[in-house]
Amino acid sequence: AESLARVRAEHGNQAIYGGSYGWASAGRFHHALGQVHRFLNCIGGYTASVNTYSAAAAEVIVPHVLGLPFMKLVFESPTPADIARYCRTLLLFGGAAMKNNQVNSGGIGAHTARDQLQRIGEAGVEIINVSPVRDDTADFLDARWLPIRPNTDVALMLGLAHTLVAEGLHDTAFLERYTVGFERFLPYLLGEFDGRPKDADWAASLTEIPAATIRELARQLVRERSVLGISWSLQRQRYGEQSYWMITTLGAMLGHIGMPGGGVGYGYGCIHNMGFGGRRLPPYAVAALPQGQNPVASFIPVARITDMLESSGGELDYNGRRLTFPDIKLIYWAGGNPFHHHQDLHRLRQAWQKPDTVIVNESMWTATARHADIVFPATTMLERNDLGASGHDAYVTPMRQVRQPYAQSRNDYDIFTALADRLGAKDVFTEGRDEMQWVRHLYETTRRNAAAKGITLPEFPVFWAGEQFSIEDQVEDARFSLELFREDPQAHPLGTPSGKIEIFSATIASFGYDDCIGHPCWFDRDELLGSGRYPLHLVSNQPRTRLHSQYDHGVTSREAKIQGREAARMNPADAAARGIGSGQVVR
Ligand SMILES: Nc1nc2c(c(=O)[nH]1)N[C@H]1C(S)=C(S)[C@@H](COP(=O)(O)OP(=O)(O)OC[C@H]3O[C@@H](n4cnc5c(=O)[nH]c(N)nc54)[C@H](O)[C@@H]3O)O[C@H]1N2
Ligand SMILES: Nc1nc2c(c(=O)[nH]1)N[C@H]1C(S)=C(S)[C@@H](COP(=O)(O)OP(=O)(O)OC[C@H]3O[C@@H](n4cnc5c(=O)[nH]c(N)nc54)[C@H](O)[C@@H]3O)O[C@H]1N2
Ligand SMILES: [Mo]
Repeated sequence: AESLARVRAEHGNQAIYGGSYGWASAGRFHHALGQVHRFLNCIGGYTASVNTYSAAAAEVIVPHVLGLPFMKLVFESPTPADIARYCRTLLLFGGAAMKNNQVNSGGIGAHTARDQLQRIGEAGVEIINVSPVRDDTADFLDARWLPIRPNTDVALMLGLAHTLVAEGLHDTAFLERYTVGFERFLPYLLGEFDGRPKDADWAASLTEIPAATIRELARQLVRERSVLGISWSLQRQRYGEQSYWMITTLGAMLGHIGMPGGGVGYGYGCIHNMGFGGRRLPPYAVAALPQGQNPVASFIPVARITDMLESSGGELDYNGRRLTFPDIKLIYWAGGNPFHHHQDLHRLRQAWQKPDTVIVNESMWTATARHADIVFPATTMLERNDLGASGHDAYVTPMRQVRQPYAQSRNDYDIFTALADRLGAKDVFTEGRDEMQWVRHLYETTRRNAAAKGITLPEFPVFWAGEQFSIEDQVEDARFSLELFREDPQAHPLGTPSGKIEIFSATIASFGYDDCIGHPCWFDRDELLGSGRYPLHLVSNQPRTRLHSQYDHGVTSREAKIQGREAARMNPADAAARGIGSGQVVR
């Protein structure tokens, strides 16, 4: 409390970094990020963060191109039921890994992905996995594997697009009616600016997928209804905007966007319900702990934390704006593990020395906790009462406490209440409610929101004494935004300046960026497998045995390790060439 008071008095609330990115735990009330943001707002605000480590590039580019919030589009991916019924080819960039689709943010009520995928397989849809890793699609699907050189997917998409044009197969009627700017993109595709036609041979030289395969694939995709899926990993990389823009352009050229079981799935099964959620998600707002208003305007794109700490007063470009890095004196983190999630931890560790004080609430002795000045031990979700629900899932779940808090650990709420008390903000922070009063308040608010849409949730005492409750049988199948757009683009325009899909964006062109111009394109890069200094490429994908760093102490994660280290997989030929054998520790 003294540190917070001093920094506020001497430097203002902007000097507190409270972005506190992280997954935390399920539960509407005890959600650690909601707690820390509400607390900091009650004492005058903080420098915040925007976007996610999951999908930052897509979150920024997609609204310019499709006029929809990225996450809305993800939840409206073509459904497996429709794919099984209408689609003939499912082309998955980055696969649709079983390892990834066992989680939902906010909690998961039913793990149905396996059944849903099996239905697609049984329907005889051809599944093609474009990925450096074969098991990015489930083994039971018997997918065709096109191993691609990592980070070259945009070149493959361009090669497919070029083939469509060269063979006169692209859907000109769709492009005319539903898109703008194809005529600005076409000369680039044909190589009229740079003398490099983006044809299948050009794509083959970058992707290492044979040109004949690319040409045949283009014909197959356009012949019958197809779905293009794109994993978020394709934008969690340099020039990450381009793959999302280009797959949309390719989808428009194929002309299946907005048909059931056709078009593009923007993150198929990256998270369970983002692809496997179906059409029956809550049509009402699920209440969350109100965060209040943040009076501080300064923010950073979430992954710029090291840059911010290294260069206060420095500037950066963000989505057409010019931002200034604030001078951070105090960091408060609750519910995330930046020493797990950030890039280049050596740089982060140096930069982390800059603030006077780092405060962390944690349940586990994580690397981030070890890099803090003050650590508050926080309870886990098993040690408190909460409401389990989210807008991503049709279930509402009573989360009843199963054991007393361990040792001196406290709920984040109690930690922040005690701090707020010392800083004169207790009443604003608590509104006079204790844990169960908040849980009940959030439930009643949700219940009212549901009732306004004709959906009945049980009364609180019944809910609290019972088990997980599903609203699925009370919800109707939603129609997706792009289906409505296809049906009637005048009545249901997209939220872009043109109301259509923007293959050329005047807005983006006006930013004048040299790494993101007015239409999707391929940018040469020095970090490519096999080029120059890089004989190997590390894919540091999401871990199969845990959620990021969470449950790393658990038996599932520990049993998968080799001498206490994370297992790395390597092509046996590459390993043999380096004298590496199975089970050895490598650096
Ligand atoms: N190399 C590499 N890096 C990556 C990724 C990758 O694929 N490869 N993936 C990126 C992605 S997509 C993401 S989303 C991020 C994830 O990064 P994070 O979300 O930061 O990772 P988690 O391990 O889930 O961290 C959550 C932390 O919150 C703590 N916690 C849980 N519940 C509570 C609670 O109730 N109270 C408090 N105070 N703490 C709690 C947990 O103990 C844990 O330490 O990682 C990113 N980083
Ligand atoms: N078990 C488990 N599940 C998780 C998570 C977890 O930590 N553990 N994290 C969750 C979170 S927060 C998120 S955001 C999602 C992320 O979902 P994704 O972004 O889809 O997950 P990744 O595992 O990073 O990437 C999927 C696959 O893409 C492939 N890939 C990597 N680079 C390239 C490339 O350049 N081209 C192609 N074609 N393929 C490539 C990799 O082989 C990788 O296995 O996963 C969620 N699911
Ligand atoms: Mo993520």
